[in-house]
Amino acid sequence: TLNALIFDVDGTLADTEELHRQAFNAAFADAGLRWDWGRARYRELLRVTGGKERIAHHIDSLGLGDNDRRAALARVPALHAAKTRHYAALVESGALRLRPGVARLLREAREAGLRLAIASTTSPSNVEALLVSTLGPEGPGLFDVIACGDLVRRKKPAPDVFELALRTLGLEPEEAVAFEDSANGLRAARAAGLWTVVTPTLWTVDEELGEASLLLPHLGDPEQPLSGEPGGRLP
Ligand code: XBP
Ligand code: MG
Repeated sequence: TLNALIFDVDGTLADTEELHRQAFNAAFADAGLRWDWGRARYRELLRVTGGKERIAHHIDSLGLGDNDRRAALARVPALHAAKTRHYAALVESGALRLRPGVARLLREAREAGLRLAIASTTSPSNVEALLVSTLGPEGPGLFDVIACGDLVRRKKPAPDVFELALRTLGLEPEEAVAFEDSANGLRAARAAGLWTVVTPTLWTVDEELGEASLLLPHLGDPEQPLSGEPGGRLP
């Protein structure tokens, strides 16, 4: 029987990727780098999960010589720390809302006695900032388990973070449903054996999502438009 709902954060609870993109670019500018990820480039880069991994992938794509490449890769941890500070500031400024239907689903699931969990690639501090900013100070406490990227060896599309959430809940995959927005997240949830509801955003709607157990434009009332970055445009 159904016991718990496990939610991805980025793209699923809220459409965060535009703020992540701005935070990466701000960190690059602070460091005096002339890297500037436009929306089209960022959509490609989203195929690489994890911010540190995404920056490293970008460096690998620059065609640098060995020494320059190694020197650039050595800067990834500091660049990513700066990105995380920018992202927290952007989230705390209140720029994000939960996607349609999310708040109601969380509330009604709790009322029905279901447990709630998070399975995210991003850091615990980012998840916490988002939950507090969108749900208020009680937000993080609604979730019994917050499983995050750096707690596991392999990030999505590997199943590790969903397996960690299930293990911590003490549940079998048949007892939970996963909510995701992307192909990487869907692959991770399926590999963990979970039934998966996928609600893409404009960042992920062109991805390979056909294996979803249920594919919906969003979790809200049917007349709501598809969620996208602020302004609703993509290149
Ligand atoms: C979301 C991501 C994250 C964020 C960046 O993946 O890919 O990497 O874009 O977060 P998912 P960090 O929604 O599948 O969990 O920079 O904190 O890694
Ligand atoms: Mg996601």
